[in-house]
Amino acid sequence: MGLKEFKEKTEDISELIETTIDERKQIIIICHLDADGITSGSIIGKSIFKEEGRAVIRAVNDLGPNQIFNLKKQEYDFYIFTDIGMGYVELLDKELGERWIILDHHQSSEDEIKHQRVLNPYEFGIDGGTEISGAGVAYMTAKKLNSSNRELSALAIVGALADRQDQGPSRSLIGINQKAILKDAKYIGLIKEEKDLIFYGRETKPIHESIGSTNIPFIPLITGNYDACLAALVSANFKVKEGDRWRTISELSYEEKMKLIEILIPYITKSGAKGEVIEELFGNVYTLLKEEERSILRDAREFGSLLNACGREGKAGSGILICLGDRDEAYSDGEKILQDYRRTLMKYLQIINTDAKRMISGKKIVQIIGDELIDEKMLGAVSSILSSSLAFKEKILIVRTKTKENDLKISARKGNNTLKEINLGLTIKELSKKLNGSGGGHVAAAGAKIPLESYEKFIAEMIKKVGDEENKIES
Ligand SMILES: [Mn+2]
Repeated sequence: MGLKEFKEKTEDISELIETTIDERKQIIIICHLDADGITSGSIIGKSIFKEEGRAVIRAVNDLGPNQIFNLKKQEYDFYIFTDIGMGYVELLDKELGERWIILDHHQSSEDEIKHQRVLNPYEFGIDGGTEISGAGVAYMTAKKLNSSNRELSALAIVGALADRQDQGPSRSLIGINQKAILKDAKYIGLIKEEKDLIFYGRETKPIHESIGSTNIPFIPLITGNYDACLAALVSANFKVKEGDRWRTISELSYEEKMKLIEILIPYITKSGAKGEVIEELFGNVYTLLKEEERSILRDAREFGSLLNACGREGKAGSGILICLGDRDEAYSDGEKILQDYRRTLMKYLQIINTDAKRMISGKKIVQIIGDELIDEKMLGAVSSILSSSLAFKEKILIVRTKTKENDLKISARKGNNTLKEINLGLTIKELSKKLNGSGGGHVAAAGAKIPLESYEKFIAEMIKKVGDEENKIES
């Protein structure tokens, strides 16, 4: 079992799509609204348009029975779910008969992943968490539909990076992402892969802005704070300007890049382990060569951030248009959306950093209290960013905020290599159910909604699970 079998099923699925196009069916593509979802939906959409098929693309936050009943009422002829849909195979069979397929990479039951209308790498022993994302599954299918769809490989890389699949050495891509998709993208000259400091805007922004606006890894006191970053550089006599012009990361010499890392070490780790910091800040960067030099879209990770921002701000439509090729109106919308989104995130991070009451640190569990601060739809983004900080690498991070209905929304993260015995998704699923809430997720990332008054119990149970005696419970 492996890539070969995966490709064979990809062929079957792409034939299904081809038939649907040939029969002039009206297709709807339903994709998840994060960056991987938006790219996956756009990849399939674009490849259907190319064959002159009829399709609309819609991004959704989640899928449940109600959404499925609604979709059925809208009388499309065929439904393609990308980066979403696992968990609902039986219902789709019942409601939509043979008029659907799922292209997804989330883990699910044996029955679901083996279903003939589901394409999921897990069926073939391929890790959907690190080797291929939803966009990758869509891309492999699109490539079978028409080999010229290799031009969509860059979008698949954007999706994989946005789903944090850069789990290889120095933040590189692995598995199918690297062996098949990145290979295609490089072969046709869409992507350049090189090792550099991974800060955003390496080619375009002043150094302190570049460092300050990079969310992952999160650097306490620096991320989101250009002034503090500039002050740190200046006080270390780092040459930030060439005459009147701000210098950029990409023009620094190797020695200067190493000096930059030295300056940042005390902010990143108390232990001062340089090797660890270099591993964190120096890595594979992926440049999209067909995008303009000063464009946000030129850095594949930044492209993904822009799409994530569009999705979370309820502007997934702009993100889809950008993926389909719009570099005018939708792109300038996207730029603005990302800017606002970053500003909001940075504001949260600064407050969390400076308001001691908002952070409760235990030995293994760190709680962030985001009540009356963090908008619930930003909660996942905030916890992802915070968890990328080296300071939290060995811990479980729990971020909470109150919802409009006065419930608690919780987002939890843990480092991939820490507390291996804990599966956050399963733990939180059970726990929230027990506390009259709901939740779930992946091994290292999960979320839940629980009644406000259940929080102390929630934390107490988590502490019991990880044996974190010193963690004080506060409310
Ligand atoms: Mn995904």
